Amino acid sequence: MTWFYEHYKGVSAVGVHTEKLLHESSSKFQSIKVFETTGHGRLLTLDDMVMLTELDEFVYHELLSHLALCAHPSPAQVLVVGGGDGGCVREVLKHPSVERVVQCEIDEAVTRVCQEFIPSVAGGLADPRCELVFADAVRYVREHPATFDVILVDSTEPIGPAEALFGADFFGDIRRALRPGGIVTAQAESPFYAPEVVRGLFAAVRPLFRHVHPYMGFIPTYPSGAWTFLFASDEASPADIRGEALDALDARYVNAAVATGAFALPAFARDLAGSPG
Ligand code: AG3
Repeated sequence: MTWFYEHYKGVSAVGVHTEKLLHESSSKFQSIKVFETTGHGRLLTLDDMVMLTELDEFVYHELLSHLALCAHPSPAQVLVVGGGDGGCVREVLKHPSVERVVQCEIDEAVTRVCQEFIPSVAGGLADPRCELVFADAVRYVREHPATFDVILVDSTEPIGPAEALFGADFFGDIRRALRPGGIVTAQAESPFYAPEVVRGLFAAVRPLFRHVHPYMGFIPTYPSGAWTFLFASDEASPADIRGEALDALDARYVNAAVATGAFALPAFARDLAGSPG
C-alpha cells in the first residue's frame, strides 16, 4: 500500500510499510488508526503517532510491567494509567499474586478498537481480574489513596490528554495512591529527541520518592528507538528485583540479566535523569 511516517518534531521520522488501513475513527480525544503492515503485524496510531506494532510492543509492555512487579514481594492490586490497548494488563496478569488490575484509560474508543483489531495485545482485558475504568486518571488516582501495590503509567506523548501525567502534582497523587512498599513505573520518552521531557519528569519525581531510577530499552518503532522509563518507590530499589521471578515469566525481552542491564544507563541519558542510575 504505502508508507506510514510518524514525523517527530520536524527532526526525524519513523516509517512503517503498510498494506491496508483496517480502521480509522475520531474519538472525543484523538484520531485512532489501525493498519495491517508488511513487516510489523498490526500498527496502532493515535493522532498519527505510533503507539504500538505487534512486532515490538512486547519490549515496551514487558519493561513497563515486570521490573516493578518483580521488585515488589507480592503485588496484589495493580493500576495501569492509560494503556488503553491492554498491553500492560496482559503482562500484569502473568503474575500469580495479582488479584486485581485496574486499567484507567480516558478514551474508551481506543480500548474498543484494540479489542476488535489487535486481540494479541488486548486479549487480557476480558480476564475476570481486570477492571476497566474509562475516566481521567488524574482524578481516579487522586480519589484512590493507599490502594495499589504497583502503578504503571502507560501514557501517550506529553501533549493533549496526557500532559498532566508528566507533572509533580500527578506523581504526588500516585505516591499517595500506593500502599506501603508500593512502586510506580512510567514511560519517559526518548532521551535523544525529548531530553527536556526526560529531564522535567525526573526533576518532578525525584523529590517525591526515596528511590528514583531511570532505565532504558530498545523499541524500534518509537522515535530514536531508544526509550527511557522511570522506576520510583519509597521502599523498593532496582536491587530488589527478583531475578528468578523474571526468569520464570513467559517473557520475550526481560530476564534477570536484561533487568540489571536496563538500569545501566549511557552517560548522556543518566545525566538527563539527574542520578547516578
Ligand atoms: N504509549 C506511548 C509511548 C509514546 C510513543 N511516542 C511516540 N510514538 N511519539 C504506548 C502505548 C502502548 N501501550
